[in-house]
Amino acid sequence: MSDILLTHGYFLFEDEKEIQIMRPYPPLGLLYISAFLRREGFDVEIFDSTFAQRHELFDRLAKGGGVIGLYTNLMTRKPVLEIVAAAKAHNWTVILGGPESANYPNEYLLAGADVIVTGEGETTLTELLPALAARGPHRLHGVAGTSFRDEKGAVVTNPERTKIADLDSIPWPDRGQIDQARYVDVWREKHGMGSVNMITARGCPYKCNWCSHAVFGYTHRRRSYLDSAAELEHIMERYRPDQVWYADDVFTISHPWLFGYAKELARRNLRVPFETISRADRMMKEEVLKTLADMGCYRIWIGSESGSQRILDGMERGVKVEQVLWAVKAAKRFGIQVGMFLMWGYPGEQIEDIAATVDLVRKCQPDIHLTTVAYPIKNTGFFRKTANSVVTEKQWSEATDRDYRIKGRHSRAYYKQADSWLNNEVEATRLDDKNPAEAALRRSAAMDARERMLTSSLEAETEA
Ligand code: B12
Ligand code: SF4
Repeated sequence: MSDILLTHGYFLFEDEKEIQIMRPYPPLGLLYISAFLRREGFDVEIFDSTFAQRHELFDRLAKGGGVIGLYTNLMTRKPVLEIVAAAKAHNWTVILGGPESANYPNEYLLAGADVIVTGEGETTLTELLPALAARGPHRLHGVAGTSFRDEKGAVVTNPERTKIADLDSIPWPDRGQIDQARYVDVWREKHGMGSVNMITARGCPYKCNWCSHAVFGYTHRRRSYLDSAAELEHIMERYRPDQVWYADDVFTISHPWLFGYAKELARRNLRVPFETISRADRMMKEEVLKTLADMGCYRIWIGSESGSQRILDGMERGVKVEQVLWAVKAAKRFGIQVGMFLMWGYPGEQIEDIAATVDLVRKCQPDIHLTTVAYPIKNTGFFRKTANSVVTEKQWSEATDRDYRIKGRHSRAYYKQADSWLNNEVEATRLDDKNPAEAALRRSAAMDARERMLTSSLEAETEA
């Protein structure tokens, strides 16, 4: 039997939407942990649930107890709780890690988990696994980065664990332990390009107040560009994807690092198409965009959120609307496609702020734009700000943080109209020269949506 079985609660084939989107990536956290533990001499098994059926995992659990470690994020609460229950029924010791269980340690302990690991899992597990074997799950006092219940049932929260200072000192994700090739194939079949994810840094020092910092806090640690380039070369040789996705929080956060990385890739003759995400204010140099384009960046996602400076300031985003406009236009000049993430319904947003967002996206003309209705993730500034007005109709175990409603805010139907206004206005501007008749129809649909919003706001349509 292995020292630990690592798994997660994301089953792609259970979700119609995910099947449509079909852009799966393995959870890198588990792969990092596996590589680290194996280097330290532990025997690790991974059950990668992405392409699996739930009963396959349950069959595996039924074979007998040991230690199971699960990655959690806010979307997987329900399946994770079911896995915890199944594992406990077969005498497994259950450890949870990742952002979601860090935000709700007491709830998960109450639901049957034995230990919650907060922060990075690598060094904590190296100490926790022997401690569990020697002392059992109720006497883990002193194992930094964990919470557990003592023999009387009281929750004990140990001190935080120091973050790994040198990311080059840890081994690359253990992609060989899962069917990485299947991810690449699925991408290639659906999108014509096989893709692999990797990260070059951990953590983000910015303070956008709706963003969860449950794992890495506000630290920012970078791998060296030499180590990152070596991993990319290895990925290309071993898995032969057509592109990579840098899943960093802000890929262009350090310009000297970016220039060094680009040079190193060029030296290795590696030009790999990629997509990634950044912030407009960290893209404000032609040299940065040229470097990205030269390296193979074909699409950059910008979290632009709102076209209203008042709302951006309320979010503590630290970005100016003009910077977003400049960055989008500049990226496009260098032949990089742009995706914009936008958020509706941040507290205080009025119809004028929505109009400002529509206007910004209309001017930017990104290749893609995606909207979300803002939801407060536990332990964020946004959550604290709305603490008195957050409600949920579902039981905690049935819900996710996405189900939180904010009292006094407009309904989902209202934000659907905002989408219609936005999409029609952006499309009308795109069509103005090419097809004026269609542009006029689109503009009229945009105005209709706006009118409907004005009427519904007069009726003070609110969420429960
Ligand atoms: C890439 C990414 C995605 C990708 C793909 C995920 C993937 N398979 O790679 C996509 C775009 C699909 C995505 C989607 C979403 N994401 Co996302 N995503 C990320 C991102 C930017 C990087 C993930 C990553 O690779 N991290 C690097 C690894 C090394 O870190 P890690 O996973 O946290 O693992 C470490 C620890 O958590 C711990 N650990 C992890 N697992 C375990 C297990 C055990 C047993 C132990 C002991 C420890 C442990 O040790 C690991 C190594 O140190 C993170 C932010 C971030 N920087 O982590 C957000 C993040 C995880 N996503 C987030 C959110 C909100 C979402 C969405 C809900 C967004 C949405 N509105 O749709 C969806 C949910 C998707 C789903 N169905 O699950 C939030 C989660 C917040 C929360 N409380 O759960 C994060 C933290 C972003 C944020 N800052 O708010 N995401
Ligand atoms: S939204 Fe992006 S830039 Fe802002 S704190 Fe989160 S990761 Fe950092």
